[in-house]
Amino acid sequence: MLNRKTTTRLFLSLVFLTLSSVAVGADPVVLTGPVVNPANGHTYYLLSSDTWTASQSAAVALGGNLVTINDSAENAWVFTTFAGFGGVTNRFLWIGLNDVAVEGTFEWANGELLTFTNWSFGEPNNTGGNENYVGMYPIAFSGGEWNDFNNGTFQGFESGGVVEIVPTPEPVTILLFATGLTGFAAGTLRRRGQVAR
Ligand SMILES: [Ca+2]
Ligand SMILES: [Ca+2]
Ligand SMILES: [Ca+2]
Repeated sequence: MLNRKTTTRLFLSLVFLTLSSVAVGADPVVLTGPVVNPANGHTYYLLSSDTWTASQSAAVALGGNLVTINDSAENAWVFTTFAGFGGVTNRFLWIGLNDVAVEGTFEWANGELLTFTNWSFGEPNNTGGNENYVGMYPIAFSGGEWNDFNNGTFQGFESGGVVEIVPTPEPVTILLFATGLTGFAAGTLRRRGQVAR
């Protein structure tokens, strides 16, 4: 049986382990969201500063990915909605674009095709041979243009991931759609006189 001293020591060890794991393995947290973009109905979150890979893991845990920027309107909306959140002007925004799989071939984390880019002048340049993760420049640097960075954070700056959740059709929607199609087909056949009433 454990005496009181041993029990206290065990308890303190547990507390220490818990605190140290929080300090070492802290995940990014949601700073704001869910926010719905009225232009596409998609849901977004802004995460606290972290690396691209930690931000992407948090995005997946929220049911999405780091944002796919499909056009200039979405780029502008993401920048104006999240770059200055909390009154800061020094926040880089991680987006889903990366060339981790094949150097120089940029892909979106959610698998959508690359149809729009907003590279800053001279980017992407793969500085140091290890820049595989794309972020938007903060308000302090005019803002919204893209640069490839390494998988770090930025000293003296924030590096917040933007999460996008693209809604998938609900099963009930598919069922209604299928029912509608069946009804439409039956109506067509009836009009053609191919089905006895
Ligand atoms: Ca998008
Ligand atoms: Ca690269
Ligand atoms: Ca670069």
